[in-house]
Amino acid sequence: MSVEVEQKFLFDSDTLKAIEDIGDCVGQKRFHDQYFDTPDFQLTLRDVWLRRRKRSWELKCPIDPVKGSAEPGREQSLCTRYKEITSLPEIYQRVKEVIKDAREDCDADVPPSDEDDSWLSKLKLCCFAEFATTRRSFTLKGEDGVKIDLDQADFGYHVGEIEVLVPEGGDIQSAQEKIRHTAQRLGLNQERRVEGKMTAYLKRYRPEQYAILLSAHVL
Ligand code: V4E
Repeated sequence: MSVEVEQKFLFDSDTLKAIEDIGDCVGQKRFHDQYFDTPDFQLTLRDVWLRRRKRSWELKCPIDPVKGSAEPGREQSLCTRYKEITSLPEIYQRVKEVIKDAREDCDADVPPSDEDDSWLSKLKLCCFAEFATTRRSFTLKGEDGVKIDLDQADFGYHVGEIEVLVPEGGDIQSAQEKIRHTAQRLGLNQERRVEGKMTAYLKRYRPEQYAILLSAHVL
């Protein structure tokens, strides 16, 4: 397990030039994501995001207190921090802990395998978002461990991310410092948090879920 610390940003040709000046492009790839939740949003209302990308599963969970309990109007940090879990048995365990009533039904279960999707229907998990992304990635000269991704989603939204992966027990504060420093080097506007692909997707294609998550202060 590791913690992903990241800050999103909007980019234009000037930003791209600034990134090319201080970084090296390390590749371009395209991937297809599917996100899953129960019909009553039991995962996303707790800011827990279950994703399948290229047959691999990932669960992103908040490291901070539950988002839904945050007071309205509380100032949001520019950086997000999420635990990333990629082992399917561990994901299954976590998801069962989050979903009410799942434990009695599934406690004695063997963990699912990559080839078997039956756990999804057992936990009433359905795909609520599906999109493809083309991503260009950059590393930075003189800034170890910092990655920049420029994402173009197929539904017409593009967004950049400055990202540092912190191993379990590592220094999250210094990751945030590196991100802030990189954002300054790129001359980014750091006044407010920028929407990610999912927020843009929900707003456009899942307005009911978007409104519920917004009023629960998850988004
Ligand atoms: C954590 C999260 C979501 C899951 C998608 O996470 P994200 O890092 O935006 O996607 P992506 O494709 O860049 O994943 P990677 O390739 O880095 O693994 S969807 C919403 N959230 C919460 C969230 C939020 N509330 N606000 C912002 C600015 N970001 C994420």
